[in-house]
Amino acid sequence: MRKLLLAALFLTLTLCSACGARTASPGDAAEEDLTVIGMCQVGAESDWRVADSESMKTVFTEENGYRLLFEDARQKQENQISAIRKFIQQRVDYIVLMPISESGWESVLQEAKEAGIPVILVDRMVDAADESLYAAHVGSDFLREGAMAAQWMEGVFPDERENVGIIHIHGTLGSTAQLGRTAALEAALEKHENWELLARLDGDFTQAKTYEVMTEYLSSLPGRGNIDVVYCENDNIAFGAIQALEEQGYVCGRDGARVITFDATRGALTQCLEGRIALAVECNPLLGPLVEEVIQTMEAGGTPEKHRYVEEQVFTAEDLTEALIEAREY
Ligand code: GZL
Repeated sequence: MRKLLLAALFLTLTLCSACGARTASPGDAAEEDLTVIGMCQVGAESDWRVADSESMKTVFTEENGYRLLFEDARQKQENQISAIRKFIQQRVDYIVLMPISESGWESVLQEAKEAGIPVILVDRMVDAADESLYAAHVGSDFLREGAMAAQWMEGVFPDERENVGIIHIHGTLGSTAQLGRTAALEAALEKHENWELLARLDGDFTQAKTYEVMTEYLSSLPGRGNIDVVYCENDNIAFGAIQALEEQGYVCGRDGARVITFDATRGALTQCLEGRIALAVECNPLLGPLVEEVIQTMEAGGTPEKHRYVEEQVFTAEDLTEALIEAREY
């Protein structure tokens, strides 16, 4: 009889752990009375990313009732996937993922679902047919950001007979931010026959990579390029492009190459006020409070909206003052 009871107990425990039921074990996140968040950030490639991480760390503190397990993936998807598997083993209450690119997530998100751990996507999206693999997404509408930039360009270059030479420097290939901002420019190029794509360069959202590829491109030109617009998919790309352009004797501004940037961090807004950046499209990194709203909704037994998009605007020099820039949070 005793053997039968032991076998039944073993079977119950095995079935219980197999179906993902969360029973606490030593050193296990499930035993904490804090809400345990496993957070997997892309890296620290840009000023935007640093501000986004700060926003999360400011919200998810022990004083606010959270234990934050923060993993920096150093720009590698495999590091993000390993971190998610570690969070599953630790039986965290929620997984917050800032996916570096859209593809390659279905398997590990299925593992989190089977473990009964909700996943919240932040900033960029994942390409998953099964929307039940994530509880909610909080981020920006990148296509809209690009469309706002294209609309500004139409105002600056209204004459359809005038050739407009455009250099496009994109961000991390396959990331939602790159896909949306690129799609908006491609739609505008399709619409305006007089807009000419001079070059498409990969800046990977970093200043160093952009400086390298832009210098290489400018040095390859037989003479002065007819560069009217440099469409930079984030601020750090813009900083690298401006550095390369000015080193090669180009003027950035109203009388030269009009640099467009996305993110609109303080550094970019200052360069916009000074006239080197023509247009800064805001991309709000302060997503911590929105993520907390999603988690609190779920903690209360509610169902969060599937997608939450932050409000964003565009800036030109005319919109800016030093005081306004100083007062901004990032
Ligand atoms: C946008 C975010 C992008 C920023 C870049 O939400 O994914 O990644 O625009 C960052 O600065 O690298």
